[in-house]
Amino acid sequence: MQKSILITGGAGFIGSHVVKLFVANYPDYTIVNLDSLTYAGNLENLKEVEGKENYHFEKIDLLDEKGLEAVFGKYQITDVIHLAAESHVDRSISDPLAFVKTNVIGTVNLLNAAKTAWKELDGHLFYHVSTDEVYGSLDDGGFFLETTAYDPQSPYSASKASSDHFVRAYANTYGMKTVISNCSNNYGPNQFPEKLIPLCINNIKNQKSLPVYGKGENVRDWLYVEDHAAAIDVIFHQGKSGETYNIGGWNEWKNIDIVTLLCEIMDRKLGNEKGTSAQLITFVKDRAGHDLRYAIDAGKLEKELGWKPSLQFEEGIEKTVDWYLSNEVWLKSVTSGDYQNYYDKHYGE
Ligand code: NAD
Ligand code: TDX
Repeated sequence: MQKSILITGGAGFIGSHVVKLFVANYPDYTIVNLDSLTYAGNLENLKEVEGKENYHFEKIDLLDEKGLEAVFGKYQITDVIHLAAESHVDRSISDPLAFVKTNVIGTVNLLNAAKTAWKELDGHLFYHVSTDEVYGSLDDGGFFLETTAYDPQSPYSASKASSDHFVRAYANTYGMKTVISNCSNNYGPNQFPEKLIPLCINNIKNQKSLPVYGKGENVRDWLYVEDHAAAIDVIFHQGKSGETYNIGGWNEWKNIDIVTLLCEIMDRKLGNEKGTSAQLITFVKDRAGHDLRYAIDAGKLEKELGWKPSLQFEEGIEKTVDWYLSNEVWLKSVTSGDYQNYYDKHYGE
């Protein structure tokens, strides 16, 4: 069967890299990007695939059941790669319901649309892109394995855990072919500047303070976004139905060390005296319920499917800073309007 893949959230950060990779590498597939274009969705991220014969865009909300049904029919969708979500932990703390609506109800709507459209469930795949945050916080060492019990701590991770459970329930109850991957923190081009790395780059550029939550001791495992997209490609094509795969970079950093590194890189690139940007670092009130440490064991994916991260962090972070410095128009357009309102409210400026 000719593949016609529905990629949701393709106008967002990770989704745009997945769409670009699939459109370029699989000219025989039909790629349909479904996105409602929230504040985090931006068609500017997809300029290089616009007009390509195998690429289509549909502005539809996951809460629009009729719209979903119509897209499955219009493109004879054979497979789904589901990335659309509300993705920012801080926003989930101030507005949990928005996360229940999109991440939980939206995912169930999509599962229902697929189940209705796929008369025979064999030969179709529903791939859910999820996060390491579903496993909770590693306060006493160790790594998250695929077998680690779910223990979500924030409204965001609770909503993602719930959507993972629904995907597994559809596999168990209806026999839908599904796969889930849980990835660590991504960084790279096109990330919305509410997230730590692009927020710091943007603030250093504008000489604004760098808000570090608590003491900056929290640890995250960072992966370059194109490596995540490459892992999704491998799992989509070679992953075993019913399985879960953890994706990570074996690359743990304390927040304060990342912020300090960004200050050093930016000073060098902007021609500042050493130590100039570090003066902007400001320790602020901690995030409520802030998970201390995430760290992924990606051994299963590496051993079974042969994927490995390709980029060293030092190289990836340089590339990322360069991208933000040379995409000023993008940065300006996404940081005006709604973003400014969010920023002022959250950081109290
Ligand atoms: P993002 O916020 O940059 O993009 C999300 C996209 O989904 C946007 O284009 C938005 O318009 C779209 N969307 C939101 N609500 C929608 C709705 N109701 N209907 C249709 N479209 C909607 O997110 P991201 O960082 O690219 O994350 C993508 C996926 O990967 C998410 O499922 C997230 O949980 C997961 N993930 C992210 C990370 C990370 O570090 N960013 C790590 C692991 C997993
Ligand atoms: O201003 C800030 N100051 C700060 O200290 C911000 C925005 C963040 N932080 C801290 C909180 C976290 O410990 O930096 C760390 C990274 O924060 P985020 O960039 O908000 O990411 P995180 O909360 O770790 O979640 C991300 O990774 C997993 C994504 O947003 C999720 O979508 C993904 O599932």
